[in-house]
Amino acid sequence: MENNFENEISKFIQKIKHYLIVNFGKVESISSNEEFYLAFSYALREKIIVNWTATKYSIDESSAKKVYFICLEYLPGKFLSNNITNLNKLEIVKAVLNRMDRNLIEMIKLDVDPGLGNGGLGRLASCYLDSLTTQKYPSFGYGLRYQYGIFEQEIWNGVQIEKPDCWLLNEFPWEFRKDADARFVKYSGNIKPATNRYGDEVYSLEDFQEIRALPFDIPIVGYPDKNQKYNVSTLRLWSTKDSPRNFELQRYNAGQIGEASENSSLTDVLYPNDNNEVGKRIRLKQEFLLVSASIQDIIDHNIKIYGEVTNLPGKIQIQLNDTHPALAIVELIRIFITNHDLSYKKAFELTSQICNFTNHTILKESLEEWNEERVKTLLPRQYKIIEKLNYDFCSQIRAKYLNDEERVRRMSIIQDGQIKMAFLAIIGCNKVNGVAYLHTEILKNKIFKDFHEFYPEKFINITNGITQRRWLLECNLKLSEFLDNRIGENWRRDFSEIKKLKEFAKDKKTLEELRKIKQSNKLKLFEYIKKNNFIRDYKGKILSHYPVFDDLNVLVDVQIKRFHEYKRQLMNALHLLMLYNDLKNDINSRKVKRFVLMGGKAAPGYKTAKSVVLLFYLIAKKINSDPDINSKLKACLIENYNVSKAEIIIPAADLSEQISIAGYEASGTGNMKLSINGALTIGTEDGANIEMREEVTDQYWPFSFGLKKEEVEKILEDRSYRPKDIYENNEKIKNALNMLSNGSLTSNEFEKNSLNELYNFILFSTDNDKFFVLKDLQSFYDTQKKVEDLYIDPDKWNEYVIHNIGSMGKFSSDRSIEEYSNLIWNLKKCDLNEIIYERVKNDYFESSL
Ligand code: 26Q
Repeated sequence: MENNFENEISKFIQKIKHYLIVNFGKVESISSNEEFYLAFSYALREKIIVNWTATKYSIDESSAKKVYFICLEYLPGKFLSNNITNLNKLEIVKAVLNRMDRNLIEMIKLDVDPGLGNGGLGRLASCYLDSLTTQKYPSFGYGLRYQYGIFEQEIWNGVQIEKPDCWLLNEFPWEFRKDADARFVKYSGNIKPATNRYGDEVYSLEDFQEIRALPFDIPIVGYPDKNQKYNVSTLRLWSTKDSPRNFELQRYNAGQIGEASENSSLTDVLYPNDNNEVGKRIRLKQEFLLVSASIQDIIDHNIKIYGEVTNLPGKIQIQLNDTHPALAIVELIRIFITNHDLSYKKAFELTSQICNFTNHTILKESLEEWNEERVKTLLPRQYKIIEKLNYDFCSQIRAKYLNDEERVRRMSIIQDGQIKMAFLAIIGCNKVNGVAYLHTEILKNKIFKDFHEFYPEKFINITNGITQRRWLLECNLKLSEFLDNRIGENWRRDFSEIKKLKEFAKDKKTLEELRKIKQSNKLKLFEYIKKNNFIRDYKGKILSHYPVFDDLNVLVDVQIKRFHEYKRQLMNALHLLMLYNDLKNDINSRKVKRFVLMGGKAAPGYKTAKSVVLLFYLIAKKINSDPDINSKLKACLIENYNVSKAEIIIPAADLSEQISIAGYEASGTGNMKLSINGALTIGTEDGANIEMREEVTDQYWPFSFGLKKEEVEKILEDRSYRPKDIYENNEKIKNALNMLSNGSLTSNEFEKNSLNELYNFILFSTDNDKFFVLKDLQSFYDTQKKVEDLYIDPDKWNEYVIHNIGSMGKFSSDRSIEEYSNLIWNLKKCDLNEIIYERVKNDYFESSL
């Protein structure tokens, strides 16, 4: 054993030296940290490649059914740390670096955090790839390789500034450029109709634009099974950047400089809108790029294996992550009828047995629609198919509902010159799922009510989950060891095991240890904030760092998520003002020290969200600089919240703010991450909070508050809500809100106007306080007091914490993926084929040191 370990260490060291020489012409002692990081990553990468190759061959060889996950966004987080975790190589890596006089933390700092997504949806996609691979389900992810991911956020004197995210500035060691697999995607042009042998119309295209999509593959490492065997699957990201012919010189020469580079820059930027529709042409081009390149790739690969397409529903499934890639439906039909000699009817049948769609949002403004003319011009052949789909569908509705023309109008894919992507997706898919129980009910009974009535079997719920490997094992090593010592190590692969922890809920030693772990995580977070979370002036110059508590016995209260009105960061900010006022009046009115953290990005064009960022900043400034109270209360705005920061903040949190207006948050996944790391939730009855409460039971879920969805609906229906009345009759709320308008927080016109606007939104706008901030504020305030009452007693608090952690078994993405597989995809797990594995290993060892 010891020998093996030694052996592996020296091999690893050899490999690092090899890469330093071969790639950089450097010997170890004079290589820079950057060079060393790359050599180290390449050495680690070798451990992945054998299993990656063997996984691909094993799946193809066994003709196993496979799921293709198509998504415009991924937020994988750093690969270095995750690969070390999933390869179980922490000990080896530490020993190697130690001997070479390097430091793992330094290495991880140099690894980039690819921000190829906005928030929940993109992170969920990455959790699902982790679970799919770990559970050995044949799977493959498709996405776009944005040159610039989600912007980097800086806060200049309280104002969000967006900076480009240059994640590809340096060599990225986790991707493989695959020129041989490039695809060509066609846009615009003129269509020429013809008929296939079934009499269906098919179209050829002339004078089109053609763009080369070049794939970059990233290996996704699964966690090893009991025999230390693991699969590796692929995330394939398309880029238009590195294909010189995408640049149109003729246009450039004609002075059309922007147009000339439109196609080569298609994958340049991720659209930074979360839950908000924009309808931009380039976005449509991006969506189709992903769809067209991926569908060609899928079909070609499977033709190679099976030689035909009619058996595909038994061999592949495609999961469309929201409607963003919904044109896949249209493109599949088109390819079937034009290239594979199928009738339209058969093509539709196959397509609708292959594709499935997950909806992630309830907000009306997030439901994608595209202008009909825009689609017709940019994608003329696809437009024809949408027309046909719609015509056939409307006929079915007419037939079933005896010429109920109003219903036909309501359900039509094309309405008032707009193409409703969700309707297209529902019609073209086998299963449609929501992401939490309540969310799915809302889809069935409200948003897609007509469709649910027409296709009752299509709609199912699959509650979201998160991977405990990144969100516990990787980010909270101490808590992981704490778990190992009590319930063994199986929770890594089977998170339902976590329930065994509940047996320790009254064990004094356990409670004490848990408290210590939390404290040490807080210390880490505070150190991080002290060093890295800046306060900047209006020109971006760093003035200082946010202050933190010296005492670790402080309630760490966090709200980390994208800024959006429905998520109600504004309510949290108002509560903070109420706390401030309480303490100003009587410093002993609160017994608990509290550190309120808020982090998240606002969409660059979302003015109200940006004002809330400013508000929180100004409140923090006021509180932190007030010596009367700042020994009891501090606040901190976390700059540039992302996956890596989440991994530092979440393990340190005591209180998780999940306070959306009921009926608006589809699921939430931060709620789950915070909970498995031992935070208690203060939350509304919304999204997955409801199911979390059910699992934890009411007894250990004491901080539920606010109106229920039905109550919100009733008030909206009656139009009975008068925020002004609450303001007039509630002294504390009035005082807090007044601070937004009376200049007590602001020092210039811009700040005054911004806060005034928030004030007016709540009190005087036409759809006054649409997100019920004042309505739920008193209930929130009262519940926050309950939080403090419990927090005073550490053992009691930690008993609750244990029950919360121990009840989170359901919220592993392993469970979600199991349900997707059973209810939608019908996949079988595919182990590495021993013979193939040995063959690949042989080839590798022949070529390696
Ligand atoms: C659409 C059109 C054009 C440009 C952008 C978009 C767009 C992009 C991203 C629309 C929506 C999104 C993201 C939505 C999202 O993240 N939804 C969240 O999904 C999580 C995972 O299911 C849930 O937990 C959250 O509740 C939900 O808000």
